[in-house]
Amino acid sequence: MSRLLVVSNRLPVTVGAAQGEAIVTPSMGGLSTGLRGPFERSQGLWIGWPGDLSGLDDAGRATVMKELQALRTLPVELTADELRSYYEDFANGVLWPVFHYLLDRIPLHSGGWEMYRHVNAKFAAAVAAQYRPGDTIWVHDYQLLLLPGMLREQLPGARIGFFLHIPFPASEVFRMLPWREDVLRGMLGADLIGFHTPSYARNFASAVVRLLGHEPVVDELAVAGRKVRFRAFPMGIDTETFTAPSPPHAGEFQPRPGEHLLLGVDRLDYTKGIRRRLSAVERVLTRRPDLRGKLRMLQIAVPSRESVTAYQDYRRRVEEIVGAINGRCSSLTDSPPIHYMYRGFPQEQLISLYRAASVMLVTPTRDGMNLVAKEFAASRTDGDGVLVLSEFAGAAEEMPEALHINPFDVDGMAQAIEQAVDMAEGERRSRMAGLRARVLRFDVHRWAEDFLAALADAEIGAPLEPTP
Ligand code: GDG
Repeated sequence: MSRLLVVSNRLPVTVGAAQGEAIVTPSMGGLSTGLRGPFERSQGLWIGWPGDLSGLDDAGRATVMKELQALRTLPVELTADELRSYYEDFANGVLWPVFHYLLDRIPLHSGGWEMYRHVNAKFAAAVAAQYRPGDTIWVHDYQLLLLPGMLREQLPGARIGFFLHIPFPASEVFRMLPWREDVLRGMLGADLIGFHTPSYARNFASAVVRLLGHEPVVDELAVAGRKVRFRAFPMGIDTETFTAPSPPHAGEFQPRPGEHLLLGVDRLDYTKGIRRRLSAVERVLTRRPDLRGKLRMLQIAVPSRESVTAYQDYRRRVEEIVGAINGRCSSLTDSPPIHYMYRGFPQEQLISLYRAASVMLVTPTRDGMNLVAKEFAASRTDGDGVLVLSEFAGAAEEMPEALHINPFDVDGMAQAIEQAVDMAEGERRSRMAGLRARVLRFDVHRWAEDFLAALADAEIGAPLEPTP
């Protein structure tokens, strides 16, 4: 079996300290869970940034390196300068807003491109040094868009896959990016390019035709005599984790009797649509006095990218709106309607919240997929609960039984929340059954297997068939 080399910006580990000793803990995100099978079977290697190791003394560093090696991970260390410029300024400061259609978030002088190239080259060198003929390389996400192209130059015969976890925008938006051709050429170094949805794949094809003049034939492109395939591989979740019964302790969360609990779970990110969502909840409270005191919104906002100015601003604006709504809608008898928490929770607690909620609100203005929507459905082993889902989340294409909303339409969102709260049990259950059937069937293991099977099929270096 060919060895799998996974490459992502961040290694799936957390380096910390316990009793003065440096320790490395594997962090089980969706991606590492999905890849665990093929990774273990092929005795693979994961290449990426391990986090900041600068605080470690020599002994701590030696321990960390040994533990990383035992986990079959290879660290690509980044200096503070590299990290700021490549990751914060360019990947999160420029690529993230452009790919999410938020053009007003792009800084006036967008810096970091040179460093982005430099860090991608650093990753390429690290991968090339590990590569053995026959290996399969799988590169992940927008931080490493140039890496497939750089690897193709150094390893012309390698089997290279690339998966984009965020949307690929309409070509009219993508072409605003000053480095658009370089980015496309970088991606086209792969043999197989995966997206969450068919519409992202179409957007990509149209950008390639328009900017580079390569005409796709169905889902294939001919690039410098090579065949590059691109298509949708919608990512799923680890359903086993989310369907397992909650352990009896687990700080089980219980709604108050007769209460409708609305739930939001997001990284605090300006793409997640948290402010308009809260405004919609306020509108419901204003329009429906009968729900006052019976409707509570629990919003978990997980701290994210706190050193990026746009995220600091967004946090301030979210917190202002929480305060303003609670100020306007609280009374002496009822507790404030918005219960806002700026922190992360252990996964088992998250699952017990998914299970306690009457309505889950997933309202991003753009989202590659949104796994929270799928986790909510999988967790509802009781078959109940309503999902209100933005039509701009990739997940919407696979979840037609959710109540779809336009996250820019606050009134429409408020109406959907009312519809969800008033929905009869029979309708709730039949919608949830449809959602669960698909989420449970297309899980993250299947996603990884499908992508790797298509990559194994790729004919490396084969020319494209002529159009009939
Ligand atoms: C990117 C794309 C795409 C959240 N709060 C807690 C917690 N979480 C976990 C959720 C979920 C994950 O974080 C969030 O995943 P999403 O898919 O919703 O969003 P992004 O972080 O923006 O992910 C996205 C994804 O990549 C995969 O390709 O779907 O579109 O933007 O798994 O459960 N986990 C714990 N505590 C929390 O408080 N333990």
